[in-house]
Amino acid sequence: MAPVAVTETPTPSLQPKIQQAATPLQKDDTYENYEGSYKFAPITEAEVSRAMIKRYFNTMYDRVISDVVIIGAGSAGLSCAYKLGSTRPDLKITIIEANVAPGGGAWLGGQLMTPMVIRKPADRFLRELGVEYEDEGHYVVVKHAALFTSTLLSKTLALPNVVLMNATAVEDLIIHADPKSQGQRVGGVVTNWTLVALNHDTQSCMDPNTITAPVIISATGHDGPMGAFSAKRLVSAGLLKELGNMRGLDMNRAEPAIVNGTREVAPGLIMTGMELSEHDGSNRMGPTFGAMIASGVKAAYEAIRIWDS
Ligand code: AHZ
Repeated sequence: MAPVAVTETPTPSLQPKIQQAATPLQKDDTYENYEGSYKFAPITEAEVSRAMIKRYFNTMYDRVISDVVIIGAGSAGLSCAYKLGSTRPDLKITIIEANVAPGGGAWLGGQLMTPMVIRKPADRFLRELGVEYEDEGHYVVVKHAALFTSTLLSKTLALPNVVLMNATAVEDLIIHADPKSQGQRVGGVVTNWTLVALNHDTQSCMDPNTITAPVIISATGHDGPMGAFSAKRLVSAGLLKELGNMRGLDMNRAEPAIVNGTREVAPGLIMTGMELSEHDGSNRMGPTFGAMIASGVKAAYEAIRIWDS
């Protein structure tokens, strides 16, 4: 499909401005500088507030029209964002994450232990990121899941075309009539700050906001307080007959099923990661993360395919 033309020009202040420190840190950074007379450059409280507000709301204003929205910044959503953002610097990619801390379940391995297991051949993504691992033959182990997630997060956020809005929940999907297919097409997301989204039962009429994009990628994980969001919404909106519901743990069946099942599940909506297990009724894999990486990467290629068609 031909993507909707994005006519808005980016707000000039969104262009990244990286200024060198007036004095190179190396030259000045000696122990004496920290000995009782440490001095900061002056600042006013108003400057701090305006520094944040201007950038946050300029970004929000700009990203109301995005090229791709990724819902969920877990291992699948972030792998997708990195691959898509680095392959296609021309696309405006907006990640919406409900939690304050992005990363989903990828800060730990299994049972709150820190090493992260990744089955081959997904280890090639670690080399692309520059994350070290121990090679165990059929699989590799990263010493701490947080090393993987923090590296992926920092490399993704460093891409100038990628924006992350965390503490922001997708509350609904924008679903338009699609004259081309005579059916319906997902064309954006409905957002609210998560603390607002969690309080609809206690306060009245806290209406949301919207972000439109020709391609939405849902990576909200398996069912939970927020998880499987789009899969569940597709059912209630009549775009999916019923949820498949995640099946029991079987690593060898689960990982290929998630990667091979990564696809455009409804017009305009690609699904990746463990959310697919709820959509399709596939097994869970427990604490092996190769499928999350490979599914995210495949979702990026799917997005490019749709965008270019
Ligand atoms: O906060 C959620 C998490 O960070 C976010 N999210 C969910 N609903 C959202 C919404 N709006 C915005 N409505 C939302 N954000 O999505 C992220 C999902 O990350 P995850 O780590 O839960 O999912 P994943 O598919 O990236 O990784 C799954 C990892 C698992 S679970 C599992 C098992 O249970 O067997 N095995 C693996 C490897």
